Amino acid sequence: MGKNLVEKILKAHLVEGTLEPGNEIAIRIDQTLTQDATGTMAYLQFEAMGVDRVATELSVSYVDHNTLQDGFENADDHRYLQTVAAKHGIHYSKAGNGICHQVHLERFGRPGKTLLGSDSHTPTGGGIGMFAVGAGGLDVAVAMGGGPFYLTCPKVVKVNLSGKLKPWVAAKDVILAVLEMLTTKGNVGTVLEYGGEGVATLSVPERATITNMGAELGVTTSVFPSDAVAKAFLKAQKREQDWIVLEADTDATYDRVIDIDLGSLVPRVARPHSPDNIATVKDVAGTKVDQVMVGSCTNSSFRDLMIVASLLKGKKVHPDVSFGIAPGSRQVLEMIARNGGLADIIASGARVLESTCGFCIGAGQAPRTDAVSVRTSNRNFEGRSGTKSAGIYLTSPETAVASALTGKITDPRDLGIAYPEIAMPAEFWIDDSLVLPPSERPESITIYRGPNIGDPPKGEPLPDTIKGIVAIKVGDKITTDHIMPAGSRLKYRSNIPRYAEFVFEALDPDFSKQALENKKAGIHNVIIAGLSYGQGSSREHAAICPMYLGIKAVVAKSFERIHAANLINFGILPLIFANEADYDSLNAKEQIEISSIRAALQKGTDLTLRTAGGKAIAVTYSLSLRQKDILLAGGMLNYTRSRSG
Ligand code: MIC
Ligand code: SF4
Repeated sequence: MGKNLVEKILKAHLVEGTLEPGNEIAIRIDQTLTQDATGTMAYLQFEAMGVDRVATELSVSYVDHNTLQDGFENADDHRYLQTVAAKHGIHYSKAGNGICHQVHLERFGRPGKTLLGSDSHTPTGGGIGMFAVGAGGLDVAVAMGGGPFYLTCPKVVKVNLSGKLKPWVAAKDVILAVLEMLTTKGNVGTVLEYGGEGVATLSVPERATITNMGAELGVTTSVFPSDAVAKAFLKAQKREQDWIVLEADTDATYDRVIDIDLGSLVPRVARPHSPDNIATVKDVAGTKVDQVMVGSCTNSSFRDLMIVASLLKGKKVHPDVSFGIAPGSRQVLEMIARNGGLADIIASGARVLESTCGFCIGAGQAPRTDAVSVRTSNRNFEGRSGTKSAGIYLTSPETAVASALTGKITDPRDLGIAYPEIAMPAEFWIDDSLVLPPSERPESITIYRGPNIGDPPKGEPLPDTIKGIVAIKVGDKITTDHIMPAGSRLKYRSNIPRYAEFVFEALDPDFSKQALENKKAGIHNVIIAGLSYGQGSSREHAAICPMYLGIKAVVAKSFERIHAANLINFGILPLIFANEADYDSLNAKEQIEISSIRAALQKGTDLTLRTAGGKAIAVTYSLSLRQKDILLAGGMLNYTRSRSG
């Protein structure tokens, strides 16, 4: 029987388990990437494993998130990352070189390879035919040490593309249409494989926009075939030797097939405050706009920036709009500088920002109170921009520029001008001088540790009885941005006690203080949550900091994949309501008890959560044997140590 693309790559990398959807499998990882916000902790954990040199084919450490440097912390972390990379065989991409996903696609991604990244948008690499997955830093550290990556063997859904996008309709509108169909919930354990004759009409950066924002669906990853278009892209990056042909067999089977006629799509927008709150741009056209931001790992390629530059040429940004543009990489910035596109952008009155994540993660460019901000990024969670009252609308670069010019949300088709056709360059501008290769004399490297860098906290073995309190009760779709805010707090990423002060900051400013007091008094803290808990980023701090605050379990209606794995890695028990309606009967601050946990996990039987008021609530779990052992040991580091000792 024919194989789909996903089966082909997984089969070639399988080290444990069988390829049956739902089974736990382990795969060999060829490449890893980290970024600085998750990287410091990942490398501290890697160091704790005592491995000298990475065992992967390629590992790259990018600095792209924490580049504001308001204080010594970020710069200290960068120096740590540079020295640790040089010593342990990792390439180091300096601040200014660009956003990890954009640079990795340009310079390192290879069809058919596996990529594990400590960032949820690692699936961007699926645009060039990689099986690219986001994970917590600890899982990436294990992969750098040569360990396999464990995941649930996914169901594969084919997105069958036909036709061709009409002028002014962009790749972003494709993924927004997919988000409209599938939403951000209920897609855990699925991979989207794109196919059909429409694929050939999309360039690699356009494909990467689609796979990038697949992260918002909660799927494991998304992948495109490696075809003549991929070959031309790699050739233009002077990497033709990295190309292989990789396509699904014609008789491949899928769990489900979704058909999208590219020619039928129209410009779309994700309205506040969720990437699946989709409307057509026409539906919201006319809404007055305060800010427009183009950039982020979703839409900051050469093609995207040239669309922006062409539309701005000879025009001025609307006086009421603050328009910022952050090119995705130095390659993009240098190319638009050399071809004059940058001059058109500057002349229009746009603000040119560094090639980093910046505004996307709330590190600068927070909009005004109650603002409407149109952005080309991938997440519009409440408060993520740095301004809680602001409403973020996610669109294509085309719609973003149209809105910057008119001062209101505008369907770009209504600009009444000819659509600029941007051809892919035959040759990209190549200068890898900001990627420092690892040292050939690692013994000569001393790792730099500034005062901001602390040791990762140690986990404690899972108690047999969790006896304590509902420390917080939260609703559906709680994101890791709610749990562990980034933005101006990012600089504390390497200092867990300090960063832990901000857990659930926006939902309950006293949470951290109270949880720590409970912990000191020997009271266990438990979180009660609704559907899809832990959406969004891969930041394992959303598990490490709660662990530090004495959280022992999260009881939710359902969990997102990366966050559930992070909870397990840090010894926090992810429990699921056997009956969702029981969620309603629990209250914040209620005293609770879950007993005989260790024996139940070993036997695989359900648990009962009892309240002081006499309620008995059945809770269950979805854990592999390995995950149970990790939890019983008190987290991945304890588990690894117990096995090697
Ligand atoms: C994000 O987009 O939320 C981030 C910041 O890139 C995170 C990683 C992090 O929190 O450091 C992600 O997507 O995984
Ligand atoms: Fe950076 Fe934003 Fe992409 Fe996250 S989503 S990697 S913050 S650009």
